[in-house]
Amino acid sequence: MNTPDKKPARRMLSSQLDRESILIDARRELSMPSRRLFGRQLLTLGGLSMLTGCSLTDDKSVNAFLTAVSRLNDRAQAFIFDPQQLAPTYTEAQITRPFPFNAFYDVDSAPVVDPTDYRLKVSGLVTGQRTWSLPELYALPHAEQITRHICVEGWSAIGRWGGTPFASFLRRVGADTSAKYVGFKCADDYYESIDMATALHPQTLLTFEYDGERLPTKYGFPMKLRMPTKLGYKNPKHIVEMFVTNTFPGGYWVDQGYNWFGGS
Ligand SMILES: Nc1nc2c(c(=O)[nH]1)N[C@H]1C(S)=C(S)[C@@H](COP(=O)(O)O)O[C@H]1N2
Ligand SMILES: [Mo]
Repeated sequence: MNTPDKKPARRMLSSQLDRESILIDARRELSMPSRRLFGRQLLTLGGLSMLTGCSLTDDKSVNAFLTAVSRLNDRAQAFIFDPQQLAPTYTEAQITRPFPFNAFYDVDSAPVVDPTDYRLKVSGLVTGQRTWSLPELYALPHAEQITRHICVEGWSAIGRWGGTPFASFLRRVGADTSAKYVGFKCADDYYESIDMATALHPQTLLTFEYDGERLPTKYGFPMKLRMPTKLGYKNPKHIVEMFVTNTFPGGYWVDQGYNWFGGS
């Protein structure tokens, strides 16, 4: 130090307290499963802050730090994601009834989509840029799954979804499967994006049915992308557009600080 520290004691104390509470926050964030990088034992907070080049001195740098940790975490999760490893499946008797509704609004505010006017737009890095009507989508090859949906808000539930394997749909629309992301826009203000490896995973289904019936409004009519390998918030409902891209599209919760990869 070549300049003497002239800060009044009070200011020193408060900045020390700030720093402590910031570190407590950072530690709590790191202990959230979605922030975890291979488990905390591998990297300490100090090690992470060196890796990410952030010093934790104010809210802004803590946010930058956590975003950097989250991006490292995305890469670590993408690295350890096994594109063929299957999520557990369950029996009909294990289905959670009633299956919970969740969104960033109440069930009464779920968007009502008119099935006759509805067209799914497929755009971006695909050779077959076009729109799809519901009867066309319903005619695609059919698959079913009974899997567990895990929400970061602290609940999980087993449900039964029916639809078409997303990998075969992507191939049908001539998607560039070497691209990085598939992005989704929804009939509410929700949006999401996923990595291509998950998009091509055998259990990733574009679903039009819940428990053998047409997907009701609350569960995402006319379609929900169902991925048992990802946390609930990564599964977009009421999809109206999907696009293949190499530009990071973010997502509704990701843009508010949640981890993007969101593996479960
Ligand atoms: N369009 C849209 N999709 C969404 C959401 C939303 O608010 N809007 N919420 C997500 C979250 S956080 C969860 S847990 C699941 C809930 O799906 P469910 O209502 O079928 O249980 O939807 C996900 N997809
Ligand atoms: Mo969720």
